[in-house]
Amino acid sequence: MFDKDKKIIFSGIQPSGDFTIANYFGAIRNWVLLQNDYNSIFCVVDLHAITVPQEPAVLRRRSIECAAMILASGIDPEKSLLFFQSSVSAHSELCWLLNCNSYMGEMARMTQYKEKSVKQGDTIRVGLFDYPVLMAADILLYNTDIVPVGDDQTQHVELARNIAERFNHNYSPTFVVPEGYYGKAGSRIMSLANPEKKMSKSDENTNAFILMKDKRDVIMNKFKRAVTDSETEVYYDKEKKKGISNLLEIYSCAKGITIPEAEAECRGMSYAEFKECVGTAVADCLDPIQVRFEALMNDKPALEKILMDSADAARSIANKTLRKVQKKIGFYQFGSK
Ligand code: ATP
Ligand code: LTN
Repeated sequence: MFDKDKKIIFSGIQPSGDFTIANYFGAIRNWVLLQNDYNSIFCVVDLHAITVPQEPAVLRRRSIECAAMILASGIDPEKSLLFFQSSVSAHSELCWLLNCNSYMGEMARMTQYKEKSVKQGDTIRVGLFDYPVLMAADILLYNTDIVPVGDDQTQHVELARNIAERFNHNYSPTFVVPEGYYGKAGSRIMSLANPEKKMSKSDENTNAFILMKDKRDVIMNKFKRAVTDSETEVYYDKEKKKGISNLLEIYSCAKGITIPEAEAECRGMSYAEFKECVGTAVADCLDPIQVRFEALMNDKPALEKILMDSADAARSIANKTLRKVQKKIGFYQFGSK
C-alpha cells in the first residue's frame, strides 16, 4: 500500500470527547488533503486519553465513533492506515525505552501538562506527565517525516525531535527526526464561550464548542450565544476583536476561503446576521460528514475490519523499529554471535 518514494506522515487524536470543529479544521481536514501525497498513518490515541479519568463504557463507545468520524471526514482506508493506539503494543513499549532517555526537566516545561494538571488537584496521574514521551514513541515508531497537528502541539513535536536526536547521538542513527506541519488557517480555533481559550473537546461548557455530531439547530443556537464584543462592525483584528476574528476564521474554514475573502463577504452585516451565516456555513460543511458517519456506524463489522487490518500493517512497521531500538540499547539478542 505504501509507496517507497513518498514521505511518511503520522498523527494522532484522543478519544477524550466527541470531535469538535477545531479538531476537524485544525487537524483532520489537513490529514484528508495530505493523504494523497504522503504515506499516511493515523491513530486514535486511546492510551493518551486515559491520562485523565475516563468512564470505560464511554471511552469504548467514543473510540469507535472517533474512528468512524475520521473516515467520514474523508480518510480513505485504501490510502491511509487508521487504528487504535492500544492495538499496537509497541507504542507502550517504545514509550518505556524513551522514558529512560528523557529528562524530568524537559518534561516539566511542557505547558499542556502544566495546564491540564491544575484541573486534577492532587490526583495528577504519572501518565499525564509522561504524555509527551508516549507521543514521541507514536511518531518515532513509523519513521515519520511529518506530523500534521494544530498549533497547541508545537512543544510536543519539538520534544519528539529532541528525544530522537539525543537517541541518535547517544547510540547511533536510529530515528528519523520529524517535523511539525501546521495548516494555514484553523490551526488555533478558539472557544465560543471564551475567545481567549482554545476550543477543546473536553471543555465542561458545551457552549464552548461545536461538535462534528451537532445537529443544525444546535449549531445555530451555539453560534447565536457565541461571545463577541461591544462594537457592531464585523472585521478581522485578532487582538482587539478576538471573538469576531475567531468566527471569521471558522467561516473561512467552513467555506474554504481565505480570511480576507470571509471579511469581504461579511463586512456590513449585523452581529446577528453574521452569526447566522457562520452557523449555516458550518452546518452545511458538516452535513455530508454526518451522513457518512451514520452509514459507517451502521456497519460495525466493516468498520472494525478497517481498524484491525490497519493495526496489523502498523504493527509490522512498529515492531521493526522497536527491535532495532532494543538492540541498540543492548538488550540480549538470542542467537547472535
Ligand atoms: P482535549 O480537550 O481532550 O485535550 P483537544 O480537543 O485539545 O482534546 P486533541 O485530541 O488533543 O484535541 O487534538 C487532536 C488534534 O486537534 C491535534 O492535532 C490538535 O492540535 C488539534 N486541535 C485541538 N484543539 C484545536 C484547536 N482549538 N484549534 C485547532 N486545532 C486543534
Ligand atoms: N497529543 C496530541 C495527540 C497525539 C499525537 C500523537 C499527535 C498523540 N500522539 C502523535 C501527533 C502525533 C494532541 O493532538 N493532543
